[in-house]
Formats: sequence, C-alpha cells, structure tokens
Amino acid sequence: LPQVKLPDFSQFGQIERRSMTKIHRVTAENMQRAWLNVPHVTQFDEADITELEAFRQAQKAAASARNSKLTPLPFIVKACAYALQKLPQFNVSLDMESSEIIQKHYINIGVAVDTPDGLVVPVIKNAGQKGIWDLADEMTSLADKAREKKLKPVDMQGGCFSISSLGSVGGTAFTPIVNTPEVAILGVSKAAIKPVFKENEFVPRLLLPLSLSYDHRAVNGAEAARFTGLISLLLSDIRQLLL
Ligand code: CAO
Repeated sequence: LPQVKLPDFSQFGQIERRSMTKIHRVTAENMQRAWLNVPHVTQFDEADITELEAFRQAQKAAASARNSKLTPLPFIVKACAYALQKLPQFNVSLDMESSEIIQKHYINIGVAVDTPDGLVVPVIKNAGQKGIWDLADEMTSLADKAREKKLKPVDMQGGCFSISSLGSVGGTAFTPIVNTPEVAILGVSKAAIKPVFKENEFVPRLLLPLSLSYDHRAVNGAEAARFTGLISLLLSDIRQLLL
C-alpha cells in the first residue's frame, strides 16, 4: 500500500501531536481492512414510520414506568433480525481461501456506539428471539457499558450484521463501511416529515432514511433492494414482525 507522506505541518502554523486511543487505532485498522477488502455498494431506501412513531409515543408512559427508554432503534434491530432470517444470504461470511460461504444459523446484531474514546460495536445476541422491551433495555445497558469502558471482548464478538444509527444526530443518508467479515451494515439517518403522494393528494408522513452497504462479493443489488424493501415494509407496519 503506498504510504501517505506527511509534510512538516509546523511550517504552516502551530501543531500538537496526541496519541490515538486504543479504540481509535483498532477502529482505524478495521476500517482500512474493510475498505480495501470489500467491494462496497450502498442501497438507499426509506421507511414510512408514521404509525411506528405514534405507537412509540403511546408507549412513553409504559417506558418510564418500567424505567426504560424506547427509541426507534429496538424496532430497527427487530426488523433486521427478521430480514436476516428471511434473506439468509445476508447472514454469511466469505472464506475466499477455501472458496466457501459460511452460513450462520444464529442472528446476532451489532450496534455502533459513539464513545469519547471512539467507536465500539457491542453485539445483541439472538436478537430475533427477543422482544422490543428486552432489546431496548439491552441496547441501553450495552451503550452505557460502552461509554463507561466496561464492555468485555465477549460483548463485542459474534456479530452477523451491524447497524449504525445517526438518527439522533442528523443527516439524510450516508454510506457506512461493512464491518467485515460480516457482509452488510444498515445505516439509519434522521427521520423527517415529508409530503407523500397518496390517494390523489400529498399527505405528511414521517420517513426514515435507510442506507444499506453490502459486500458485492456476497450479495447482489437485487437482493439488497429486497432487503431494504423488507425493512421498509416491516417498519411501516410493525404487525408484520409477528408473521
Ligand atoms: N430519527 C429521528 N429521531 C431519532 C432517530 C431517528 N432515526 N433515532 C433516534 N432518534 C431519537 C430518539 O427517539 C431519541 O429521542 P426521544 O428521547 O425523543 O425519543 C433521541 O433521538 C436520542 O436517541 P439516543 O441516541 O439516545 O438512542 P438511540 O437508541 O437512537 O441510539 C446509540 C443509541 C447507542 C446507537 C446512540 O446513542 C449512538 O451512540 N449513536 C451514534 C452511533 C454512531 O456514531 N454511529 C456512527 C458509526 S459510523 O462512523
């Protein structure tokens, strides 16, 4: 790999050098490894979460009664677990040396958590078998542990698929980097009310932007469009998750 030559920046103005944290260093190496090994494509879509949001707001009292917090994230985790079950070609890793596809028969979902020291990805094990409240509580506890630097290696191992949610921060779309050896990652941006043409008129609907980056060695474009289409369908009518 050609090295990037650093000029002497001090000739242009005042500088200081700081050591990277261990998390920063490991993340930088993982990002570069993934970027160089994985032929990335990103599929964009939107989910109409107007009804999901009404349901979520209606659960606020229940959430505080059980000392919990209900954001859109647990619903997204649940929808991804469902989609991984229906479209198992996203729940694989590639062994290029042996020309084999490793199919996983478990569904563990990593969620990127921003901490002052850098990005960490704790993993929710067997996400498909957990209810929305359990997913909400587990996500809160993993994110708290991450920020308090209390995550153990086992908390970050065994992921099949990742979610990176920038929904609480902002933006309309982004192209996440696949957390290799996983083969896909769902980026979630901030939901916004937009006019949608329905039954001959524009109606205000809450739309959630989805950005699915995938390893094009493992998954093709039509499959990715089916995956985001399914996530969109599930989030637009969460009763579908029961089927
Ligand atoms: N659209 C609109 N609002 C959203 C949203 C979305 N997609 N996602 C979350 N929100 C809202 C939540 O509902 C909450 O508002 P209310 O309190 O009114 O309900 C608010 O934003 C804050 O949510 P949160 O951040 O506390 O919780 P979360 O479940 O959405 O996310 C976590 C948890 C751990 C993913 C998050 O704290 C975090 O670290 N995010 C950053 C991840 C990151 O940096 N990714 C980048 C990776 S690539 O470099």
